[in-house]
Parts: sequence; C-alpha cells; structure tokens
Amino acid sequence: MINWFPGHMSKTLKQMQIDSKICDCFLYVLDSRCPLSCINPEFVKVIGSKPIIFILNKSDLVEKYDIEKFIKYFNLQGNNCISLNSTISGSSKIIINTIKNVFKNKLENNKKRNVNFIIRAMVLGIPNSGKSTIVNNLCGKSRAITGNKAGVTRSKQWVKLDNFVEIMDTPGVLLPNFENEEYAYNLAITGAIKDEILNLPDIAIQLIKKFKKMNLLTILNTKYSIDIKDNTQEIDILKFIGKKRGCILKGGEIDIDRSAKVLLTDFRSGKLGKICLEII
Ligand SMILES: Nc1nc2c(ncn2[C@@H]2O[C@H](COP(=O)(O)OP(=O)(O)O)[C@@H](O)[C@H]2O)c(=O)[nH]1
Ligand SMILES: [Mg+2]
Repeated sequence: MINWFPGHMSKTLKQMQIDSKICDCFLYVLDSRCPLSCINPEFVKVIGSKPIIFILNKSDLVEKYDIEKFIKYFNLQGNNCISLNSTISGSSKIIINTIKNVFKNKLENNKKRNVNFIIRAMVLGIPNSGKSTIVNNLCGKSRAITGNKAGVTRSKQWVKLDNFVEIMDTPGVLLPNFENEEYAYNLAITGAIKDEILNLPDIAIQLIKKFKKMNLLTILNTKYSIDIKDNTQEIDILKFIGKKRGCILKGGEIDIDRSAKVLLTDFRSGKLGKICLEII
C-alpha cells in the first residue's frame, strides 16, 4: 500500500538508541484517534525496560469514553497513560506531575539522603502525533536550556521543567509501522503519513468503510446533505460528497481526488465529529 525505505528507519532508530541511553523515562505520544496504530513495535529497542508514559494526545478529537477505554488498556499492561489536548496552553503540566509520580520513591529516598536527582525524559512518537506541540507547551516561551551534558550529541539540549525534571528539547521521531494494514490506513486517514505518497481516493474509501462498520453513515448524510444507504458503494458515496462540494472536472465528471481531500480534511479537522478509528 505504501512505499517504504527500510534504510531510513535503521538510521533514525540508531540515533535514538544513542540519545535514549541518558534518559530515565519516555513520553510516548499517541494520537487519540488511533493510539494503537501509532505504536511501532521497534520502539522497544529505544526504550528498553525504562518507564514509559503514554500520552493520548489530541484528546479533544475523540469522546471521553474512548479515552477512558484506552487509559484502562494501557494501565492493565502496566504502563502509565494520560490524556492531553496539547493545544491548550499549560495543559501539559499533568505530564510533569505524572513523571514525578512514576519516580516518587526514588525522589523521596534521594531527598532523605540529600542527593539531587534529576529525571530526564524524552518525548517520542510518530510524525504528526503532536510531539513538537507538547515540547513547546511544556517549555513555554522562556526555554531555560540547561546546556550540553556529557554524552549528549552537541545538538541535543536539555530543558529544565522544574527542579526535578528535564526533557530533551528535540523529540524523537519514530517511524510508523506499516506492517499491519489496518493500522497503516488509520495513520494515513489521520494524517501521520505524507499525503504525497498516498493514493488519497483509496484512503478516503477506507475511511468510508470505517464509517459503515461503525454505523456512522448518518454523519455523512447530515454533514453533506446526501442520502446514502448501507448498501451504497464507497466510491459512489465519495462521488456524492464531491458533487455536493463542487468537485467537478471540466468535462462535468466528478473530481475523485478533490472529493477525497474534502472528506479527509473534514475528518482530520474534527468537522465530522469526535471519532475514534480503533475499537478495543
Ligand atoms: N486538535 C488537536 N490538535 C493537535 C494537538 N496537538 C497537536 N495538534 C496538531 O497536530 C499537528 C501536528 O502537531 P506537531 O506538534 O507538529 O506534531 P509532531 O510531528 O509530532 O511534532 C499540528 O497541526 C498541531 O496543531 C491536540 O492536542 N489537539
Ligand atoms: Mg515535530
């Protein structure tokens, strides 16, 4: 479905493995609309057995009950998990509190022994999950860069968040996992994969299939004032949407590419409602 270059993968991963050696924990950013699709099993090579805090970012784009289900899911696996709308200024304070909570015992013990311990965290995740937005939200405008530390690549800087927590200012970009086809489609639908390498009508049709499966066709009928039935073909649904939105080619035919863009843009911006693509 998607062209892929494995060489690129190993280079990125190797750099992250080096950077991760000096980290105590990892903030793994996930898109709440498809959290499981955002996980690349390769990331274990970067993280090892250090603590992970999964961040269900873009929580504003799904319903609360979906968030609760995923938090339960990650907690049952023994991982920390929080939800976040990182576009709200100051919202990421919960991350600092969660990090301190994970290292509570260590911080308390060190306090008793008068040892200064700074927890270093690295933000990582696949493209478009919101890593940069989170780093900016955490650091604010006044980035208190603490300077290079031994063993850190020169370009890597630590940002002090409070007396006990620092984060790496450049988030780690994990490559998406395309091995599972359904997950790959979810990533394409939500915008984690560059549109240029995708066949957009194919992706739009996959989204329509999802709507069918989740009994959400009424949303499309309402949103685009069309009248599609359960047995209407996906390609025809896409054409109805395009027709309504004036996606017409010179000869009068419907412009499928533009129709696909209309549907995907509306979905990605949340105009079609709060919709989670994964059912667990
Ligand atoms: N609705 C919503 N959009 C978000 C949130 N966090 C990030 N975004 C948007 O998602 C897009 C990708 O964010 P960015 O931080 O660049 O992702 P990165 O590629 O992981 O660094 C941007 O358009 C952000 O504005 C969020 O919590 N809610
Ligand atoms: Mg970024």
